[in-house]
This record gives sequence, structure tokens and C-alpha cells, in this order.
Amino acid sequence: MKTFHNPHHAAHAGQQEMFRGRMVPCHEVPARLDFVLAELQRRPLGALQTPEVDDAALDAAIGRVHSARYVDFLRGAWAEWVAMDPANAERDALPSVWPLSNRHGFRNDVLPANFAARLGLFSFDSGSPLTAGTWAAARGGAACALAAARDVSAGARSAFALSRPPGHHAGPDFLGGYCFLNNAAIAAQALRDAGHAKVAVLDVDYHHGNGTQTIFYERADVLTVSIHGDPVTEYPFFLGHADERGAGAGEGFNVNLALPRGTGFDTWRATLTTALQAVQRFGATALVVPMGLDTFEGDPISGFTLKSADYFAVGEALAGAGLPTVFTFEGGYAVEAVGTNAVNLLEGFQRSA
Ligand code: Q9C
Ligand code: ZN
Repeated sequence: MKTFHNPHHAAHAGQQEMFRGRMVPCHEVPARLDFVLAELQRRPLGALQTPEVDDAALDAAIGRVHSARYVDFLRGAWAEWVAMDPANAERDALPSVWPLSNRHGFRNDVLPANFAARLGLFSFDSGSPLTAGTWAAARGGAACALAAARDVSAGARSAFALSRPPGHHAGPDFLGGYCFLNNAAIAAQALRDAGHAKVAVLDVDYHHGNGTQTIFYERADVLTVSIHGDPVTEYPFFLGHADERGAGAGEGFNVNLALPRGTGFDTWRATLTTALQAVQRFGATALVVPMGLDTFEGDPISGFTLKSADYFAVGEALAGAGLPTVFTFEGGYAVEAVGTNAVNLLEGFQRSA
């Protein structure tokens, strides 16, 4: 399989995130991608290349899953942050005021002129710093997702979008969970637009793929399935429960498989079988796998106990679906192991595909 890697990824390098009342160093760091790239050089799976997509096509693909007002906000955010105070050039932008939801009587239909307020309007947490290079990096990641989807729709069995920042927590008009543009959703929509009638997204990151779920929640042409830590105890807390099954035309086309913190590989693998059965029943013609490696036993912010060798079996099981498959790179914060774990999964897939 080809890997499309994002040459702009390191432009996004947050300094700190808010955690339990203090600022701590970011978990989502540029070295994550460098470790995967290094492992792919040691154990090649196919060509390693940067994406070649033209600006207009990329903007169109992003606009298929994100709102115009959100994309405009993201594109201009850093300049506005620095315009608030020139000293901000040295600091990451983080929100500190949120409208919550209409349930609380707050409005989200009036765009505040104040940038700090707008940052809160478009964010759902204080752990996702926006930096000088965030837009360039996120856009470069979206280009990887689009290039991978095109490669697969042109007949490749699989392709890997190796990009950061990750994407699966980003929704139609919000960022959060270290994510800004939803690469998996961009790939899924690009596969639909290239003629795949039914696309399934099978999210194996430790955290529920809330952004992807929300983007496709009312649609019957994209099935979203996620295996994740139970949101009763795990981030993102406010979405990812089993009773979220889709709405309207999308009723029955969202599947959440939540597992308790501490779950090991036997149970996780059985749950993957359940997820793959849902993909099969749906009749998908293409598959997108938001590939988080934060299910690893050594992950510093997660609670499953998969071992490095288990990822070969994960890849093999995914190959068993027999579908053209796009992988996107999501979480995984045991930085030194993330390259091994990612390439184990992809090698397992490629070996049995
Ligand atoms: N600062 C992904 O794995 N942790 N995102 C909350 C608050 C957020 C994980 C801590 C975890 C997000 C792509
Ligand atoms: Zn995650």
C-alpha cells in the first residue's frame, strides 16, 4: 500500500494542554508521525509519498464535511489570535469560554467579533491548542486523506494517510480532542463522491470518534462504527453510547461498541468481529479505518491493554472484510511504540489482503 505523508505536519506543535487545573505538555507531538515514518522506512509497505492534490479540489473535499464558517474561522484563526495581542505570537491559542449548547439558553447563530469567544464557539475542549502552523498542517493532512481515497477509488486495495494532527474528534463545525479537520470523514466522503455507493467507517482509536459520528449521523450511505472506551468514564464523555444509533434516514447506521477501561485483547478482538459483521451486513463497498494506536497497553492517557504483537491480528481481521480500505492516522501517545504498532497493523493487513 502507498503511504501519503503530510510534509507540513510539524508546523502544528502545541506547547501545552489544560489537564486537571494546570497546563501540561501536549501528548499529540510531531515525533509521533516521525516514529511511524521511520518504521515504514525500516519495514516498507509500498511507496512513501507526499500528496499531490490541487488547492481547489482540496478545498472542495474539506467543504463536503465541514461548514464554510468553521473552515473560514480555522484558516484565519492564527492571524486573529495575534491581532488580539502581539504577545500572543509566542502562545498557543486555547479557548476559555464556551456557549455549551442551546439547551443552556446560549446562542450559537451569532458569530462573536471577539476572537476568544469565537474560539470557544468552535471548540469543545481546552486540550487542543491552535498554533501558527495548525491550519497548514491540518490542510496538509486533509490532502493526505484525499490522495489516499483517490488511490483506493482508482483501484488500490489500500492506502495510508499518515498525517497529524489527527481528525476523528473534529465535527462539521468544531475542533477538539487534538483534531481540526476530520481526515477519515474527508476520505469517506471522497470515496462516496468517486462512486462508492456505501462506505463504512470503522474507528479503532481508544476514544469514540464523535466528530465522524456527528458528520454522518443522519445518513444511510455512510455507516459509522466505533470501538472505544466507555464514555461514562472516558473522553469524549458526551457521545459514544450504545443507544446512539443514527437519526432520520441514518437511523440504524451508527454503531457504538463501548468497552470498559482495562479491556484486553481477547474481548477487544471479539468486539472487532462484531464491528466487522455490521460492516458486512451494511454491504459496504469501501472501508475507512481511523487508526488510533492508543489502545496499546503503554498508552499514557488510555485504558486498554493491547500489546504490540496484537496489532498484526487487528490488521489481518480488517483485511478479512475484503474491502478497498483507507487508513488514517489518529491517536497513540506511547510515542516510542507508535511506529511499531502502526506498521504492525498495516503489515498484518497487507500480508492477508
Ligand atoms: N486536556 C485522539 O486520540 N484528553 N484524541 C483530554 C484534556 C483528550 C485524544 C485531556 C484526548 C483526545 C485523537
Ligand atoms: Zn484516541
